[in-house]
Amino acid sequence: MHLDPIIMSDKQDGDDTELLTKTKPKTKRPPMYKVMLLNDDFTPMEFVVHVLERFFGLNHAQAFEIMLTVHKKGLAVVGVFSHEIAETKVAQVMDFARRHQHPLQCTMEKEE
Ligand code: TYC
Repeated sequence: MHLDPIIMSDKQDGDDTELLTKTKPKTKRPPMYKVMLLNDDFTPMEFVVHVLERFFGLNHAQAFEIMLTVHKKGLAVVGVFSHEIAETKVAQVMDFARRHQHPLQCTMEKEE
């Protein structure tokens, strides 16, 4: 009598290796949001530098550099935060600019 060999193509030895490598984890990291400053022709440079120091914890040199990038390029990302923190930063900057009657615009956008 002839017996064909049984080929063990799937792991069935009781460990979970196959299950672990084939199962996609369903937990996702929460999305992060870029907070951006937009250029305009009226907000004073020193005011923008102050905003960056006050609300984004930048030192004077970092703040001046980012302000200049916005001034030259039209906009720049000033930080990346969770949705709640980004919303708070945008609201703080917009409120501070409004109270000082400057047209400075701050927006947020989902990071892809
Ligand atoms: N362009 C402005 C000026 O020349 C300066 C400025 C920089 C304004 C950055 C807004 O987000 C800004 N006074």
